[in-house]
Amino acid sequence: MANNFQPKPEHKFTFGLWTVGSSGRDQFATNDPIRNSLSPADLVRLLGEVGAYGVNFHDNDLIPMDATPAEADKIKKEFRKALDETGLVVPMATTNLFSAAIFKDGAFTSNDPKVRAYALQKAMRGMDLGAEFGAKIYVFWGGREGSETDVAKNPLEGLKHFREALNFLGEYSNSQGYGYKFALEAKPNEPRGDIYLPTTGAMLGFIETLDHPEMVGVNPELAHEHMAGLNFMHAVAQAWDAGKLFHIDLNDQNYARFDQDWRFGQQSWKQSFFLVKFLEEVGYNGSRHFDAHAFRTEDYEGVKDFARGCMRSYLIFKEKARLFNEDKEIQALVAESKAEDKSMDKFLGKFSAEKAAELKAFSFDRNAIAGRGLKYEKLDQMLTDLMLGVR
Ligand code: GCO
Ligand code: MN
Ligand code: MN
Repeated sequence: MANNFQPKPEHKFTFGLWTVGSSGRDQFATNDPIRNSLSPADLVRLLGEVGAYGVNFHDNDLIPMDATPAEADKIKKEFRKALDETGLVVPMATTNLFSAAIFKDGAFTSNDPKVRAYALQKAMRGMDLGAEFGAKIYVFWGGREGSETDVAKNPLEGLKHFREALNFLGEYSNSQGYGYKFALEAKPNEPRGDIYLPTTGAMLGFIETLDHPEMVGVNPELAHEHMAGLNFMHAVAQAWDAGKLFHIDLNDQNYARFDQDWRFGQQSWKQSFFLVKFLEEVGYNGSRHFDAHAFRTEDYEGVKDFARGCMRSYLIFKEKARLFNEDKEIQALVAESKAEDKSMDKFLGKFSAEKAAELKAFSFDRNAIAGRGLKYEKLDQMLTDLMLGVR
């Protein structure tokens, strides 16, 4: 059984350098790291060992902010060597527009034009770096794009500036022939009190106001929608429906807590099951990117357990989804709940004046319709039995 859950390249499992590379530092810790940092090349080797398909990075995960050109070249060479050795690819890259002090009040949405221009410069350089390693998706997560108070920042200005920046960078990507697709990642808060465009749904609305909406989609993250108390799979479904699911950040997170970034499948089994079922059924073929961290209790062996666990849980949910779909008793109840008998076909679907007139005149037995039990209790318990291995 265990062998069925081995990751393979076709599963497209990817991790960020910053995920397996996390030192376990948090804001309550002293400066001693729990785990000593590994070089980007060694992190690639670690990911190769656990069976990942790809690795993604922020500009500064690979090249420290103040590296000299010679240092940068050396790191890039070693990183490339590790990619060649392991066969890992780099599907996505992004810019760190949140760690440096200059971004304390935002990057693209800062009130200060010098900060906005610096952010553009940093993003262009990050795009150059990503393209050098073959990235085709460029993620924008605006961790500092927001406020703690609205005394001096205006969200309308913020949106205008964010739009200008994305339009500028879209033209830049095209002028360089990079062919990037942009993926916008929403988060409700943390590190800002409130981050602009806090949900995937908000991002989807905003994208339509850009100069080239066709090159821009979303990168929804499970933890971020759970922090906002939302149903992640529903957000992903809306993105898919809009043709905008360009990337996805998988992890785990309790509702209404601080950002936890747990191993995928650690906590929210049912939500994760429905998510994987959805992704597999619609045929999403982008990266399954794990944006999560190992517990602070772990050494690098534990980091490998963490990374393996993310992929294994995904594959277990995928297998459970297959079993759910093949289970005759379950499927009979699903079909029954839909009450498909074609009797309403004449009223539903596209509008016509005749249809509308006939429907207005029709008499429904409202109480009989409402009185039908849908058997969701039974079905849901069958799912629990299936997930817990007793079905
Ligand atoms: C977070 C975010 C980040 C982004 C990353 C890629 O909560 O910190 O999820 O991890 O995904 O910066 O843009
Ligand atoms: Mn996150
Ligand atoms: Mn993320």
